[in-house]
Amino acid sequence: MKRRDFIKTGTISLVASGSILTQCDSPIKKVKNNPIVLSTWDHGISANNSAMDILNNNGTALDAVESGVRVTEADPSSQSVGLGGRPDQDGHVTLDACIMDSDGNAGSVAFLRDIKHPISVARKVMKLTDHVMLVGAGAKRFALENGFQEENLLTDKSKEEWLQWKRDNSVKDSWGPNDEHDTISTLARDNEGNLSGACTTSGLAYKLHGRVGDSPIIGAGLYVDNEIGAVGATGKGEEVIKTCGSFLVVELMRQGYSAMDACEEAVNRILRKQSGKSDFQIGYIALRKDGQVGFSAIHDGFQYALYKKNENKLYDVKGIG
Ligand code: SD4
Repeated sequence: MKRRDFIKTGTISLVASGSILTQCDSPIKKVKNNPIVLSTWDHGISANNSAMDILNNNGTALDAVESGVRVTEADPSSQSVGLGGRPDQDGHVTLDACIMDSDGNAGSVAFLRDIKHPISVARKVMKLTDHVMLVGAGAKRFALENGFQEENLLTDKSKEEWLQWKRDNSVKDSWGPNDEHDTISTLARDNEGNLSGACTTSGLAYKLHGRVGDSPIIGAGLYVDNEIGAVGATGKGEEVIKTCGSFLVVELMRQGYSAMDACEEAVNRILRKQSGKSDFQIGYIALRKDGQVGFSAIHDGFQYALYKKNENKLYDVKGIG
């Protein structure tokens, strides 16, 4: 039981084997009229502002998270998301995003080019189709058919940096510097006490053409279970995919871990595979349904923005790696 914070130890049901926890019989408390928004990194502050405006007008968590991350997607100075995102090794900006609502619905796009708001395309995939995920040319066609405009997302700044990278590093480095991890994940709880989440990124700078990370993968870059909590990830997506990171954090919370312990365990699981050392960064944020917040990262430098009780603040996370 150490490091666990069981909601009610005696009421957790076990399946026949007696070893697998399935569902808390004692649900995590639903809290109404106390909206919260939690986002990754410093651009999370503006995303949170936009999301909280929606929640303060009695909007849904789904509308809030979409609106929040759209701010980052439209900001050319945010070089890991949407417009102005760093390109792949060939100079193409390719975007990944996903969204989940409080009913467990999900939509996702990956390897999408020339569309500034992949999160809204992902939401349309969720709303208008029976599918969860569209990629590449198919995702772009779907976006154009649904009213999205084609535009060049490669800003002069990102182009110049890419050209510099080609001159300096491309021979020895297949996917670019790993110190620029600024994917935005935004998680929200609305006045009804319901949760949603959104995650959007241009992925790792100078990645191989066609590479897709964790951010559009349900259960890796993002997971929402309205009975338990919402979780988002940032950092080297390959490691998050291999550990089903966000799903893992939600499932640990289901088993009684606090939001913080669940995030730490998910990071530790990656670290253990690296024998405790890593030269890459991973960060998680978690919003438990009752409002408890968790976060964890391998290295110092990760930040999260939390907006609750009329205060929107940026926090530094101490790395555990
Ligand atoms: C990816 N997780 O594509 C993303 C990168 C990231 O901040 O988080 N950047 O692997």
